[in-house]
Amino acid sequence: MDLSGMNVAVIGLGASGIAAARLAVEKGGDVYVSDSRTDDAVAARRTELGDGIKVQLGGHDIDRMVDADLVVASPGIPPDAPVLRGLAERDTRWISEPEFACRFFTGALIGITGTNGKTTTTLLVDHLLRASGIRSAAGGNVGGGLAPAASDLARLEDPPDWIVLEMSSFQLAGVEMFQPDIGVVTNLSPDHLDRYASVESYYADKARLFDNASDESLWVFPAGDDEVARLASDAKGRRFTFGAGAGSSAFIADGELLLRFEGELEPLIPRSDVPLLGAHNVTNALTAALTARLAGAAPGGISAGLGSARALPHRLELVADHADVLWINDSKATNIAATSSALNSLDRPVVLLLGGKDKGEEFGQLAKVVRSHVRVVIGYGEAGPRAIRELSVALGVHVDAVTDVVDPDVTIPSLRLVDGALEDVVACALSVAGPGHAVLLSPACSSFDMYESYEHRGRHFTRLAKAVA
Ligand code: UMA
Repeated sequence: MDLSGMNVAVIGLGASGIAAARLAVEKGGDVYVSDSRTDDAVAARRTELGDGIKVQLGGHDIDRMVDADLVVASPGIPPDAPVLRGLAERDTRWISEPEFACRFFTGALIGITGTNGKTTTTLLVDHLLRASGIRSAAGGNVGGGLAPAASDLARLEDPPDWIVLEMSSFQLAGVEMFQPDIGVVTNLSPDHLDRYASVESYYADKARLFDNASDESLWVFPAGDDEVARLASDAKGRRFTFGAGAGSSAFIADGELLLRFEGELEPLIPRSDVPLLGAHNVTNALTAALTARLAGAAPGGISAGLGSARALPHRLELVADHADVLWINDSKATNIAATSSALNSLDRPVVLLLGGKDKGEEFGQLAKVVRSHVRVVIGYGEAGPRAIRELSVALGVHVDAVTDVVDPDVTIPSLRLVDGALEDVVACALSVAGPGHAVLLSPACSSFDMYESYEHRGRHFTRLAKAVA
């Protein structure tokens, strides 16, 4: 696709905006990028883009966008932001950055969405394909410096045979032609309720994965998950499932990961040899193995790749081990379901650090897993007071003073609220954690009340935990 003679407007100058602008200019487009901010970070990005691209900081020129041939919006801009409302009022369509990028992809495409496990699965599929000798590249929503934006993948000099793309609901909201050869839904649970008016509207954006389904499409879903089946509805294509369930194509039997492919059983590796912490990561491994197999990887390569997989930063990452207390950074857990699965996958009593930007989820939902896995919950940040109040009601326990000593004989979880910085939260954790405990930062909230990103929060926690150790 050639953009010569076309005006392309890009909204937002973050990772997506920079990548889309570079791709558009490389393809011959006349590019205008705008960002509502004017701070040093965004000014530095303008310098990074260099000459040849018109950049406006501190606002958006809607007239200019209305006149453009193509408008590409960054995913973090909510549909009710004045700029997108302004475009809608003037009947001007916009597309998301990966939608723009995929128009330039030459290889086959794997699109991975879901609420949790997307990044681990995306990077693992790429790793398994490479381990099988297949030329592949991963990116998309991934972020955190772990992989490039979709538009950067479209600019690779030596295009890979497969592109493995993590797609958030925000990115799926702006697709038109996006058509993965293999589409994966890892799981579904409520999230981003600070942006969506209802869970249904969040799921509706996820369902855009199926917009261009064809008879050739291959779909990978969790076995027995009615919500995911409903999401796919009657989308064309063949369905394959992972996890326990009749007819599943990737599952565990007798402690071993197995594929059932074209009627044959294919043993992969023992579950104990998958070097990733937590049961949910074993599920991610099954998902990735099945996806890679559908993309043509051989069982030998998949097994080797599973054996050499490594934990990703901020995802159940062990960052310090001192006086028989494990300090675990799970800052990427930005919703209740992710925190739940982190707790379920640990086999020692937990001191849980919970809080951050309030995204509107109901913290009482954590009561059951807190009762079975947690010794002390320490609430902090904007959502801390609500989290502790709702858990207190759901568990029927009082909130203890921060200075109370945890009675080792009492088995009901103790609840604390820290009104302060992460330093104070870690100090409180240190005072209550005993030998055999794990201190787990798995906040069930985004980080934006105190940090720029979950990575920023995770790095701060890691520094503090290492200092303690
Ligand atoms: N902006 C405007 N006008 C507005 C609102 C915002 O100009 O009205 C500007 C902001 O000032 C900022 C820019 O838009 O400079 C930010 O855009 P963005 O929030 O879309 O962030 P990017 O840096 O482009 O990063 C995005 C994804 N971020 C979000 O969806 C919030 C990154 O996912 C992704 O890695 C990157 O594109 C490349 O694809 C991160 C994420 O947190 C990891 N994703 C969410 C999640 O996984 O839960 C969805």
